[in-house]
Amino acid sequence: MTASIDLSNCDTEPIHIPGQIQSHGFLIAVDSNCIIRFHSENIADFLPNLPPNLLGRPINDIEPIIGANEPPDFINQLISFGRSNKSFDQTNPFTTDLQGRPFFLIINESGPLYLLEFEPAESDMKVDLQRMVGRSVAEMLSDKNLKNLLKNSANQVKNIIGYDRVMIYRFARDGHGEVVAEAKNDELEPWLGLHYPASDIPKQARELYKRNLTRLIANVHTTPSRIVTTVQLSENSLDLTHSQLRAVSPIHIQYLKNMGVESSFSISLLYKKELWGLIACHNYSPRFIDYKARDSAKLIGQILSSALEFRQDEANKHLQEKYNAAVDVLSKNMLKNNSIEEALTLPGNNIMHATDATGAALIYENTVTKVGNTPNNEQIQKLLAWVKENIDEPLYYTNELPYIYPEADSYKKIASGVMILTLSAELSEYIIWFKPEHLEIVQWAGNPEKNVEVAADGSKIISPRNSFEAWSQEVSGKSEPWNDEEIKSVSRLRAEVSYAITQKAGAIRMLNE
Ligand code: BLA
Repeated sequence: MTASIDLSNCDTEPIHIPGQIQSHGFLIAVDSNCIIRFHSENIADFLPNLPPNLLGRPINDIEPIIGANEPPDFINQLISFGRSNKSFDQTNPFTTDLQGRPFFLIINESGPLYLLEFEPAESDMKVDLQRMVGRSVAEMLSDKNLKNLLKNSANQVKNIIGYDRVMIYRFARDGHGEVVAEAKNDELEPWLGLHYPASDIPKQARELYKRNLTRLIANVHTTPSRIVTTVQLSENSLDLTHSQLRAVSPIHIQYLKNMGVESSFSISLLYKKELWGLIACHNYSPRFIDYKARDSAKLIGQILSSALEFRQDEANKHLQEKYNAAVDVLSKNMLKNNSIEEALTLPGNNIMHATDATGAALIYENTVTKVGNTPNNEQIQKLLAWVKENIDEPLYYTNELPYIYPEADSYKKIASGVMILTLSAELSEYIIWFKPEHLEIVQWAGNPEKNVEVAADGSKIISPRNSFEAWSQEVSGKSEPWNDEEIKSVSRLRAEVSYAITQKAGAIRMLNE
């Protein structure tokens, strides 16, 4: 099924139904009557004494083998309990004994079926998780500053799970991502500040990470185990969205191998139910952390998510207040000042401050008045001629002007983003805001020639380093997007300017009468 997936169509790979699992555990799927409908082929590696032909048998037949010390019918009881509570959170993980080894049984729903996943109940982490998480949370939240909060969180996750590199990876509105905090072993080169294109974590993967908040890839070198069934549907149809053992997309396995990463673990960070980012952890040797350890990491992620949500709301409020204050001063000055033009373009507080633009121009009564960093008058006039021809909306904005209006390519460093407010199309009166190209030149630490990954046919190999290059090309000619608060602020300014113009027109009429 994955044969036709290549770098250009990653987001079509059905990664929730891979038809196989990672082989550090095994899976059985039963229907609502507890009849075995699917199981992974590797079940015999864990349980050599199984009866033949498991498919179609009631789970009770093998209960003495998968739960030697449990009461008969324990799986049925666990499922009934979860079903009546509409959640398996209370019983996951259920500790059981397999061949004298402790295992965790984790139950989740998959459509009308129930996934029973068994994985070793042993991490290489000999720590008191509960104590550690408590301490970590206190440490994490000790600093109100966003940058420090993120850095502390990366440090604490590294403390708890001990991976070689822990990054906080934040998604931007256009889907690309940036490493915004990092805790790593000293010998590793830093990736802090690097940006990656949206396609590195395709859409369907993000959807899964919103629903299943941790993702362990224990060992990129193991062979996945196929899931077998007699169900009439294709074996690939067992939905593993909520599975712990879901096998990994071969493309992503290759990506990890290209980086030398042998195990990865990620924890979702949500903001108002959307994926804000991931805590992405890499280990340069295989690594298995058990369900309880993953659950502790998930808790850290949830606490960080709520701290982020609170701060994001504060930040939006702060932006809104800042723009509001600027527009208040502008409207006061317009009413006070004889000239609208002067009131809007005074140094200190002018139209630019109603947004986070780095330049703005007022085109009013046949005069162009510029503030901050802007294209020259001729370029502005040409842009306006294009606007007249092509744009109908009274408020138009883009963060990739050179792609829509190629003339702008020559001044993209000043104006990859524009927001254009038409005051009067008839009189050709406008306010334009400009934002520069957002290409930050971030240098790789260490030798840039090291690890240049080129395949035998000369093509680039997928890895964060090459992705970073790809991202740099992708964002050429693009600015930071215009945020909702900026759009609201400019709409408010439009109302204030209209009001001031009407007031003045009224005053002039009265003088003439
Ligand atoms: C998944 N890609 C992921 C994940 C991360 C990244 C963090 C989550 C799974 C995990 O924790 O390993 C990407 N990892 C990164 C990035 C950095 C990093 C950007 O460390 C930067 C520091 N990936 C590609 C391309 C495709 C692709 C081109 O680069 C598709 C053709 C696919 N990535 C891909 C898929 C998944 C994925 C399918 C889902 C894997 C899964 O959960 O099964």
